[in-house]
Amino acid sequence: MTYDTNATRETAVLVGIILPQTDEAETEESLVELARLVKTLGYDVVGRLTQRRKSLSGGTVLGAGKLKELAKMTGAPELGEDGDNGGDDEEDPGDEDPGDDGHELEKPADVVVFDCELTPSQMGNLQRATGTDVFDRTGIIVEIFSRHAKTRAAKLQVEAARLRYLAPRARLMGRGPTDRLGKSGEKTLELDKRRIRDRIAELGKEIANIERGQSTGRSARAEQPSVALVGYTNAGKSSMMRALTGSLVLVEDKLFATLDTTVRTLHPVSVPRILVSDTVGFIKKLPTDLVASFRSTLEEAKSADHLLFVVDASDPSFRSQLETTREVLSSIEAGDIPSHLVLNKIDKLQAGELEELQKEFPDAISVSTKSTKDMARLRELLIGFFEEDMVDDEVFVPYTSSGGVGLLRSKMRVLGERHNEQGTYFQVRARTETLTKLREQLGPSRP
Ligand SMILES: Nc1nc2c(ncn2[C@@H]2O[C@H](COP(=O)(O)OP(=O)(O)OP(=O)(O)O)[C@@H](O)[C@H]2O)c(=O)[nH]1
Ligand SMILES: [Mg+2]
Repeated sequence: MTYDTNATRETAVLVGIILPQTDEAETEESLVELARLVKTLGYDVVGRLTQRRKSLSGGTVLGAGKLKELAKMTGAPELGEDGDNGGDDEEDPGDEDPGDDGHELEKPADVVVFDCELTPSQMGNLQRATGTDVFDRTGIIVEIFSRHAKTRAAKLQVEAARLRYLAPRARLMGRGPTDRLGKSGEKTLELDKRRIRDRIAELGKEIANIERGQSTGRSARAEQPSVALVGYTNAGKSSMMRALTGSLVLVEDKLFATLDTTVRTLHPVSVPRILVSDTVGFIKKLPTDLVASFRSTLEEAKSADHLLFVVDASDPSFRSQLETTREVLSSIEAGDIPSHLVLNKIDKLQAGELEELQKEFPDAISVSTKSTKDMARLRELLIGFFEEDMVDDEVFVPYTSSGGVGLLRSKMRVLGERHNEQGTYFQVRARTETLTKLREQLGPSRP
């Protein structure tokens, strides 16, 4: 990428901190990802800096020398005139982003983005030192989420997360002048904070209402076998969803294109019908607040009978992306759901790479969502997963059982039923373990 002086797009400089416990490769991977996040917001990345530090503490995170270098890149007037610094700082030239060495840029960068979390006061100090807007990784992700939210539920959740992120930084909102608030400014700030708190509370109530509706929808669907597509952002989940269900969900070469869960029926329709859901993508260092905001989205994955872990096999970082996905899913207690790994985008692999990957992941399904044949094969495999270990059986639920019928219907497909004076016999098709578990839950009242 070359820097175009006529470009109207805003420009960004990225800053990565290499902590003692992280290695350089990790930092590099994370910065490449940050560059994609920043590009998703419409910025051109025109330079970057890295520095080894013992911790993320300190007023500006960076050492004085590096800070000068950074200020030079943003064209801050009071800093960056002499360049006698950075001698022992380890820098990390990458082939993707120009201007790695922190020298003066043709045109000063418009914003600075740190690949770590900054405290509000660090952010303020950095804004003053660089004379420009400073964001951290969380801020960028929050911003992408708020631009991409489409449904009412997602919009409310993102607004709440955004306010929670911004509240402690209220003083820094907007550019420069708010920094220099006087006493009366401080007062307005207090008022603003209270208004923000009230708004967050209000949003919380609205979200709870919507969630109730969503969970009703989920329990209505619970009888049907379902599979959720989960994975890192940009892995190709929505493309797969389109191919498997014939629906027109949004597919974009952007990070976090999807923020809402959609549920559709596998198409052509199978017997029993299989529901497929597309979910929000994951990313490393996803702010916990956002994970919480998307809890209801992830509920869909949690209630699925089967998970397909979709990875972009052509991305060199896919192994660690898969690990992140698995971690998030176990943190929401979806770690035990039966799953399969899907290596996607195999059309982008070099000769021989696919064979290597198949050796490394012998149980994985390799596909390209662009191949109709691959998608038809995936459909067959999916149907197979559900039929593989299902048996037809009969379950007795006494009339005295409270919630027994609901539980049964939520766990398995009912093929038929007959009643006697004590209760109902249900003919069901289900997995043996589901049957065993249900019988345990129903208790010893079987005839
Ligand atoms: N070459 C190739 N590109 C693909 C394939 N599958 C998806 N893509 C592209 O990858 C990009 C991301 O695809 P999406 O389906 O939006 O990815 P996603 O996993 O839904 O992403 P998020 O919604 O951000 O989590 C798009 O540009 C797709 O066209 C594939 O098999 N081969
Ligand atoms: Mg998507």
